Parts: sequence; C-alpha cells; structure tokens
Amino acid sequence: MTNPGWADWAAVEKVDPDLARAVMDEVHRENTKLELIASENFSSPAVLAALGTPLTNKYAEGYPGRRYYGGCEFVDVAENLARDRAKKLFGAEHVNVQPHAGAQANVAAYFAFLEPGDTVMGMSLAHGGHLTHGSPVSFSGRLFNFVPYGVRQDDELIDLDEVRAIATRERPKMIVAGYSAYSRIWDFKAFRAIADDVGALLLVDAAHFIGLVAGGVHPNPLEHADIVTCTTHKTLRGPRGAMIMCTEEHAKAIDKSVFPGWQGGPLMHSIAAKAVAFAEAATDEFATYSGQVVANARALAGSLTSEGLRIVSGGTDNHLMLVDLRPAGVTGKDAEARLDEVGITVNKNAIPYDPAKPFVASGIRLGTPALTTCGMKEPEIEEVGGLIARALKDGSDTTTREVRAQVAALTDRFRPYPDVT
Ligand code: DSN
Repeated sequence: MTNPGWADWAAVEKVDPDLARAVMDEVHRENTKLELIASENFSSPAVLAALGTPLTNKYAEGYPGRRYYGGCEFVDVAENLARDRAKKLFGAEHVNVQPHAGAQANVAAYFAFLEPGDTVMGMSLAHGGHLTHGSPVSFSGRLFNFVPYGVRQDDELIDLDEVRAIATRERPKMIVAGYSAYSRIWDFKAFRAIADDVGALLLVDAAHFIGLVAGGVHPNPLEHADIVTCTTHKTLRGPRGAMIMCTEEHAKAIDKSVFPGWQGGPLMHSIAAKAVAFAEAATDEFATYSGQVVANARALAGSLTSEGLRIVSGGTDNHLMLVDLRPAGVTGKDAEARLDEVGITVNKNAIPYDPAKPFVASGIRLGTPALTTCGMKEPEIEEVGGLIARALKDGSDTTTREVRAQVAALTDRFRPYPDVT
C-alpha cells in the first residue's frame, strides 16, 4: 500500500507550527526523561498510525450491524475486530470497546445496574483505590452510597475480614474491586465469595493490571467477576481509552448504558487503534514484555529497599509500588519536584494512613511499564533505583549534575521513539 497522505507529519507543521512544536517538545520529553508514572506507557507506531486515520470522521452511534447512521460498513469491521480480539485475549463472553476513558467505563458500568443512592463498596482512595470508586469529589461518591474498605495498618494488605464485615452489614448492591495504587495480587476469588454471600455484583476495575493479564503474568479477573472495566493505555500499551467486559447475561445492560446511556458517537479511530493494540497484546513478544514489567518492578523495589527506602507492604507482585519517603525525610510533593529536576518523572501519592495532606503526601508511586517498553531489564532498572535514591538523599548541585548525566546516558540507549529526533 502506498503511504497515505494523512499520516504526513509535515502537513501538521505547515498548517499549525505552534501545535507541531508542542507535539515535538512532548516527544522529546518522552525520549529524554525516565518515565516511571505507573499508569503511563508508550504506544507503538502501529497504534499511533491507526489513531491518525480518517475513521475519526465517522459517526457510528449504535453497535456493529445496528447503527443510527449509514456508511458504517467499514467501521463495523474495525469495531468487530476490536471486540473479537478482546474476547479471545481475555476469555470474555461480551466486550464493549466504546468507552472513551476509564471513568466513562465505570460510570456506564455502575448505571447499568445501580440507581442513585444505592449502596456500593469500593477501595478507599486514601488506601489505593480510584476517584471513581466512591471518592466524594467524583460523581461516584456524589451519586451512590459508597462504603469504603481499605488495607490493614500493620501489613498494608487488603483486610478481607473488614471487607466481609462491611459487606454483611451494608448489603451492597455491587462491590468494586481494583486499584490505582496497590502493589499486590488481588484475591478475586475471596471477593467473589463475599459478593455471593451478600447477593452483590462483583465489578473489577482492572485498569492498571489488564496488560499483565493479557501477557499471562497476572490472574484473570474475568474468571470471577460479573463485570470488568479497564483502560487500554496503561499496561496494555494501546491508545488512550477503555472497555467493559462482562458475562453474556449482562451484555445488553452494559451496551445500553454505554450508548445511549452515557456516550454518543464512538471514537472510531480510537476503536481501530484498540484493535491494533489487542493484536499486539496477543503476541509472544507482549507476553515476554509483561513478564519483564513484573521482573523490573521487583528489581526496582529491591534496589530502593537496599537504599533504605520503604516499599509499602514490603514489595510488589505487579507493575507498581508505593514508596514511603518518610525514612528519607522528604515529602511526596518535594520528591516529585526533585526527581523532575534530574529527569525522572513520577507522581506523588498518599500512602495508607498517610499523616500528610493528599497534595503533599508521604509517598511516590512508581511503575515499570514505560521503561520496560524502552527495553530496560533488571540491571538498568536497578541503576534507575540507585539514581532515584541518590537524587532524593542529596540535593546538591554536583549530585544534580551527575544524576542528570546518568539519566541522559540511559535515555540515549533506552527511549520510546528512537527514530524521532
Ligand atoms: N490516572 C490514573 C492513574 O494514574 O492511576 C487512574 O485514572
């Protein structure tokens, strides 16, 4: 096939040099900083190319074969490819690939089964849950009666006895399992049993770890949950977006809630890129990648621990970890700024039972999906751990200069888009 003209970057530079400069600056940033934000990753050139197609032009409200617009025969092919690939990849009975983002997937999934005011359980944001799991500043906490559960103070693991006791007392209509900042494998089976005991639906928000499931290095929540929501751009390494998977029994309710319930026209270019990402995620190369993400996270946690920092719950089984910075005498806010100064991108994060305010926080959250995409393995990740510890312990100009130089040496060898200069 000849190179289609729309993928011509020069056209953007010509029409909008200001925007082109911002994009190229961002690519330069991605190429020259060490990306450790646990929810970020670098999509492949194939995913990026699929995003930049004329499929963005098409209105396709409805679902394949049942649209409210004519001319949908080819976007139907794209959506069917995405749905069928996701079904196969995760063993799902039904998949809706239209949610624009994780929060939209969750709102649609909640409203497929709940009425405002219904009681739901979700992990507290302060203990590693997500805003949409009942935080009072999100629609979820405002519209539903969310009752939070959390982790024990002593070992920082989910307290299943507490989850069971709350469920028995509150009789929720739904239990939401899943996290944005928890570094251990979730006991889906135990949550299923608790949900069954109280007659609740079990929804797993797998946004963070779904790529590890695709890669075969993490238990599959589909084996236990009624509904699984997830994003497609974190460990799964696809385009920014989301999807909902469920049993056949709930398929109609989910589809109706996504459209016309909460969304209008689906983003067909994004759905096309999801299809490409699912094809990539089904390869042996992706399985190897996922295994390396987990191995790298363990290596990073080990290296930080040996530098005297404390990993919440003592370690990690997935792609992320929370680092308690109190032993280093620095706040999460200051650590984020300090690491940015040396070229390492992270986010401050509350740790469980954090005495600091959320905007200051006592911790940072680190993840290995992005650096693993760049090809890093244990030796380089351990070097990154050493650089983080050094930068946090010593803010002198000499250390700043030296760490920056070591970051540059690493990003010269490991960068997401080496062909872009
Ligand atoms: N913002 C995502 C994260 O960083 O985990 C979740 O929505």
